[in-house]
Amino acid sequence: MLEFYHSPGSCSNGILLLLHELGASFDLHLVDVRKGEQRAPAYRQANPKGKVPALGLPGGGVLTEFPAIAVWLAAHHPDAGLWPADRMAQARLVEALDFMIGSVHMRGFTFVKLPQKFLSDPEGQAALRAHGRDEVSRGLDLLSDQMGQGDYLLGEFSIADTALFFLLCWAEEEGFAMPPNLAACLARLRARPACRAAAPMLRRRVSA
Ligand SMILES: N[C@@H](CCC(=O)N[C@@H](CS)C(=O)NCC(=O)O)C(=O)O
Repeated sequence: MLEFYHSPGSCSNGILLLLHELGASFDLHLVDVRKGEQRAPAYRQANPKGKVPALGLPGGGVLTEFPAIAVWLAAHHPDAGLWPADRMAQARLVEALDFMIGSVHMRGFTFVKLPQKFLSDPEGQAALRAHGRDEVSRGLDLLSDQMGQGDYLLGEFSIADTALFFLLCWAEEEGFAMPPNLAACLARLRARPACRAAAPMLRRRVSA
């Protein structure tokens, strides 16, 4: 069985969507990153990096990093048709995933959402947040250009859209101006049966 480590509302939402798209069976382990549960020794035993998403594999070992997890899952569920045979198409998927995770998430949203992780003074935090917002806006424009008039980022639905999904949800939450084609894509993604099935575990529960 796959062991999926997930924090609702975080980037692991994209992997949750993918697991549902693939019809994969998995055990769900909730790790609330806002409460710091990713730093608990029990979780560090499963994933020493202390981050989500992480995927415990049936043969043992844990797979980390969103692009690697997405590629592995797609390649191991060939019936779902989400891992192309064509090498150029494979490279385009990795390229899109790396841009969305490495640039838009890690060098954009991370600074927008968590500037206090890097700087203690409020002015520095405001400047870092503003820098993050510029990076996200630039990223959204590039993604919008890449999508053009297609329904999904690379035309047909692909694993790239699972990363796009959580980024667009964050963009909406953080009040970014959303290019119309990306807004339409987000609505399209939310209407997919897999997204509806995943919905209860996409949102962070507010505890009393
Ligand atoms: N490069 C990692 C990024 C993962 C990441 O930063 N996850 C965040 C949630 S969106 C996290 O676990 N944050 C907790 C922490 O950094 O302590 C990936 O591709 O999976």
